[in-house]
Amino acid sequence: MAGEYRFSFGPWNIHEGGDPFGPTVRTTVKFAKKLKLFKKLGFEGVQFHDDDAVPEMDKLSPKEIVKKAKEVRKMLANEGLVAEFVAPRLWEDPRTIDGGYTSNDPECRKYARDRSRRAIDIAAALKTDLIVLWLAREGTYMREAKDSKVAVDRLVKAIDDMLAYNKDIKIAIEPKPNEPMDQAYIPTTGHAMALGYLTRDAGRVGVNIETAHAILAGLDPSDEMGFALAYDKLYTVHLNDQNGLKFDEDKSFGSVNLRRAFNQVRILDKYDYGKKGEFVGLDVKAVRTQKQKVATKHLSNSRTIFLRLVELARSLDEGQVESLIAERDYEELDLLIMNHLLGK
Ligand code: 3MF
Ligand code: MG
Ligand code: MG
Repeated sequence: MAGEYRFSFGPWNIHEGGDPFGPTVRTTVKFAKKLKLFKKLGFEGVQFHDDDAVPEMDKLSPKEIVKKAKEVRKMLANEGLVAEFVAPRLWEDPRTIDGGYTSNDPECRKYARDRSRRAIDIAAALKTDLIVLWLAREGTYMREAKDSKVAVDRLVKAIDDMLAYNKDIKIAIEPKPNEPMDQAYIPTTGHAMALGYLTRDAGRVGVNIETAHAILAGLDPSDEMGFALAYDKLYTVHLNDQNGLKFDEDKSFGSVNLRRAFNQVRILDKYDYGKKGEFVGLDVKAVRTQKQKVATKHLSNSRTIFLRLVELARSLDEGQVESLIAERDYEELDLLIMNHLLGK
């Protein structure tokens, strides 16, 4: 049975539908109400940005932040939910306009460091040991604006500070090649993992692979996952889908390319992803046209498709796959997979 997976998403996945060219089209669902939806939709893990848990945290003292986070922890417990990770939101404050950790301004770098420490405090209060770093503005619009070697040194320093600040946390870097920046310093899984090996405690640094981000980098998400699995570095995933090289679409899992989704599920299932407590995390957005009362279907549908693909992966005749591989008859293998996906 494919029932053993645990699923997670973040509160930002239930959203108002605004985009850079038009206003919001749905009303805001309050955080407490979102929490009530998790279980109904089949989810038990909650992903957080630091300020999803503690809004306006920059106005609070470190002590007050922890107090508020502990209240959220109780709200989670009341709903039978657990926190999966906390990610410092380092891309909205004016001090992160030119990046946080890689900013040219030492005051801004200090802000990023302190904010990351607060995110770690929030994680501890929520009883999760996982910190996700999406390095949103750690890149450039113009190559000459920063020194790319110094930028990597600064990223290592920032991660080292987090690892030293709390010895219990693990850090999952979420690579993305572009958007909001023209070019990010950590665009792929390989970059993220190599960065981890430069830190003071590489055993606590891994990755969060988002399907759409791999596709935007021109890479195959299942191969990216295989790469991280080979190093035992796949701490979490952000499953979704992406229709070519456009803005980061965060479409429902499998909705663009079912075979590509099948291959992600197949590699995760084959190598026991989830058995050490990892969540099947989603990072999906409802399209802007979706009406309010059905604006959570992208979440339940993504989960449904994941579970159906687990069944499909497990029912694939691996003996036949092996013999076609031995014959190197990859055209027949191609047909076998397509027929399998078509239920033939
Ligand atoms: C951006 C993302 C983000 C990160 C999230 C956690 C809104 O493309 O994918 O989702 O996953 O901020 O770090
Ligand atoms: Mg995304
Ligand atoms: Mg993501």
